[in-house]
Amino acid sequence: MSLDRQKALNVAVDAAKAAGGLMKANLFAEKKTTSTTQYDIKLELDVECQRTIETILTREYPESFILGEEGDTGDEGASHRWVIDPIDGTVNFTYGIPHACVSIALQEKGSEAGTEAYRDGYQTTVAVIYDPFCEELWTATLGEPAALNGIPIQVSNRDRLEEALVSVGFSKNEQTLDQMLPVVNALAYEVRKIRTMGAAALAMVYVASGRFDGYVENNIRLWDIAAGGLIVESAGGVFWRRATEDPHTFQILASNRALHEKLASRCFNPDKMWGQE
Ligand code: LIP
Repeated sequence: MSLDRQKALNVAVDAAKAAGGLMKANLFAEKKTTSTTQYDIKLELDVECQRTIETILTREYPESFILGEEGDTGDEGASHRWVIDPIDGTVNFTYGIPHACVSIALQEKGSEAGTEAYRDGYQTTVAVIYDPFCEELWTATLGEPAALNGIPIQVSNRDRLEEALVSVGFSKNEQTLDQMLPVVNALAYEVRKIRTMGAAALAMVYVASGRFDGYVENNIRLWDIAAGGLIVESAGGVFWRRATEDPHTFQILASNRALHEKLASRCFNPDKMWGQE
């Protein structure tokens, strides 16, 4: 039996706002870390936010499988799953930078026209991204226009690289830095500006809203991009992704339609993974 996607969207919005409220209340609080590496930080608040989201989602959907940055729960064989990044932009948040968000996606088994299923056959059918600091709520349901605070959004129609604002993400290890820095060098001389903001989900919805013209990253995890990918597609953009060998990990290019091919040709060889000669 297919889910009532409007109801699922409403429940996901409630969950995102609950987690967003915790983020807003704790931006300047002392941060308690659960792990710290050279290029990444994880917080106790990440876990608390995911538990808050899970409680709201499983109250309505007890049969759900939850695949989250802070762990998985439920039956992995379920016909649908919630894909959650409770705080996307955790390093920004840790440093008191109010550029972070909550990302929640509903994914259903099977494929419907218009979206490419992920490697394991799921596709995103409902998406919510909430920035509690700017009070900006992006939403999308498969087959419906994407919206920002309830108002329909569209990707930009800029078609000249020299006018383009392109965001690049650096993931959490030296291999990805080695792969992404040449991309930055290739683009920096041709576009108007490069932006590295530290929150993939926000970069994706900035593309959907016409603020950015493209967003590229390698070795990015499913919970960072699942909701943003549907929102970009539902705003008329292109969300290209390719699974890597690591579970739930992708290389992606999200962009408007006019610049997609130009950006793709400069970011990677579509026939090869980054870093392969
Ligand atoms: C972050 C992503 C960012 C990526 C970082 C990190 P987190 O997610 O949004 O684009 O470059 O390495 O993965 O860890 O803050 O949820």
